[in-house]
Amino acid sequence: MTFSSAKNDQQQNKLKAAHRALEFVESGMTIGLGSGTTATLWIDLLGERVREGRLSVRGVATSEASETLARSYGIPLITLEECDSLDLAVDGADEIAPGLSLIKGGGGKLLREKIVASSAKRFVVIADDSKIVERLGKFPLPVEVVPMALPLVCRSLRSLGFTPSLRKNPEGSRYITDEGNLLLDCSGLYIDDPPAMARELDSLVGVVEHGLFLGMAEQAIVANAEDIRIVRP
Ligand code: ABF
Repeated sequence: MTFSSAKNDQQQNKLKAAHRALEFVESGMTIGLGSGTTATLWIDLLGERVREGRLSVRGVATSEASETLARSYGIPLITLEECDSLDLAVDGADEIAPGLSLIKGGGGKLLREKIVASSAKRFVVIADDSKIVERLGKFPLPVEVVPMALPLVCRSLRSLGFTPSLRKNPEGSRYITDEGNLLLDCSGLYIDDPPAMARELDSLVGVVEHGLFLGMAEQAIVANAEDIRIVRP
């Protein structure tokens, strides 16, 4: 199989998973719109139905790209201050481990993604099956850090066993998150006990948020060429 046909298959699998998530949507819902390539396919599918008048929903976006895409279909966008809670949030993931422990934030939007997922009555993950792992950590864990605390947090992450690497833009400048913070991509450590690691990271002064999403997703819709599988905690 060539690289481009493998990419194509992966895209098809993402699309299958995104399509299945439509069954959770009803008119009148307020929906959290994730970020990334899989979430983009999901917004496309949702948006087409809104544009054709088959669905009427409102959205809360997790990134500028998702916001622009949703607007292009005419999905009305609101803020979390304008609604009590979301009926549903749908988003991709970077790794999915047993118990539905997730690493997210490879796209750099983890803080807003976590806020939106936490605000939803149901949080559903959509992914192709390359995201399934036995344990988290091959994908570097993104950690969002207040700029002033960068040296302090780097030291703490190293003492936990990680190798933190400051995320950069393609031209070499520092990647700045939507909230004006820095991102450390933390590699070199498999996370055998995600809740314990989350507690460690939560306790670090200067860490704004991290990409461990635990106990949040109700299910993951995971597709490969043969079938679609529902993974539950
Ligand atoms: C978002 O998109 C992120 O949390 C995650 O980093 C990424 C997954 O990307 P993709 O769908 O492009 O594989 O959900």
